[in-house]
Amino acid sequence: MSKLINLHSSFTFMRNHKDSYQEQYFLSSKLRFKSFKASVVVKIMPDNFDRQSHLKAFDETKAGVKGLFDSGIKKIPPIFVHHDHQNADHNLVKQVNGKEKVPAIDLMMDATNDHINHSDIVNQVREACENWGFFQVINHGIPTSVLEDMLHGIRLFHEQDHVAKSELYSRDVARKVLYHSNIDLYYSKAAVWKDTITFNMEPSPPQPEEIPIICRNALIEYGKCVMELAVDLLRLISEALGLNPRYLQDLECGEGHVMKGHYYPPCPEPELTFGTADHTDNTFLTILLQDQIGGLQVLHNSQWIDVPPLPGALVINLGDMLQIVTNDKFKSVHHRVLANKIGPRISVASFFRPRYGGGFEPRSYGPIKDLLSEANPAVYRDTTIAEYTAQFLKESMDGSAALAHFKL
Ligand SMILES: O=C(O)CCC(=O)C(=O)O
Repeated sequence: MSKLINLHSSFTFMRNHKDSYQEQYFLSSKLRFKSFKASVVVKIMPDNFDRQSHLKAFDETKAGVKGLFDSGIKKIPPIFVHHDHQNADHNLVKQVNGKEKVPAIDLMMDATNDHINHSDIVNQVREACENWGFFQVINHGIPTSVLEDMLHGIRLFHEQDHVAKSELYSRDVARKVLYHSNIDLYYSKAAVWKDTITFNMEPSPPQPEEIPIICRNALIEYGKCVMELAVDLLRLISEALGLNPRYLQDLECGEGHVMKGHYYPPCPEPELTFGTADHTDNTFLTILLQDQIGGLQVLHNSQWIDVPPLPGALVINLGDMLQIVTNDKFKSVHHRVLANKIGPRISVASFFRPRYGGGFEPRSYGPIKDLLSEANPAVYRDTTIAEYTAQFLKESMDGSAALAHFKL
């Protein structure tokens, strides 16, 4: 704790600092203006609140939100306050026990990794993808011990000594392994109560020695299993679209894999901030492993609905690129995570996308021709994951806004 107090006292409230993160993410002047606007509409902050300096000071601790929590703060710093939070969407009705439940699909994987009742499962996947864009899967073939070890490994990473973690502190997404708090710290409207370690797994995974030893074995094992599950899900989704099972695999939709290990410390004022802000995923498919704390919500028919933790289950959600190739048949859906007085909450999100960066020639994606007809003409133009991601970041990770940009 004394180390953290020293870190806090060494905050340097520099003015006119160079905002290298915005350069890194190729953000437009429009975004910079957005964050400027966000800082000037803040009413509970003093008129002279210098948001950029506070962000920088927080960032320079390299201790993340966990560092703030460990320092014993009773109020969250202003940079974390979401001014639209209190009276707006936090209080939207959520139905946990009502009729509206995120579907849970039993994949009924048998010992030979085949699905029992295959056609029934395909039908359930179709329904979930059309109506929810979100579902949970059980009996998916990944042993519970592998899931538990993965969550435990991520927890150990975030709870280890500050010095060991801070060596990896970076927002350089070209690195194989990087740790930070708030990837979009310098351009989001408000920061969120979460730290993250990111692993760029496929197509060129880190060497084992590049993975922190504290979670190395767990990560390698889970990474292998989750990649196999992604292939299986892409097959089921292809079939749910009426295509041959290899269709999405052959489109190379899932050859890139980025894994993010999130750590949500307990939050002293959860009603003022979020764990993860409302967003969609800009990729094809996400497989999420969450612990039993809860807080993940999905926006369904204009209501935020809980995605309750189910023992042994994985949460699946579709990304914006899948919405593009299915010509809006399957939906990428807004989701978020509430901050919580209880914690920490751990989750591991595996994002599947085409190969991206690292010298790979980006492939173009548009609505799949076999799904189009006179009655169902293409509504999107072709794009690449690189072009789509640039637009997505400009729109503050709001897929609805980013997708609109690619509409014909
Ligand atoms: O932690 C979670 O449950 C969700 C994380 C998430 O939405 C993300 O990483 O994009």
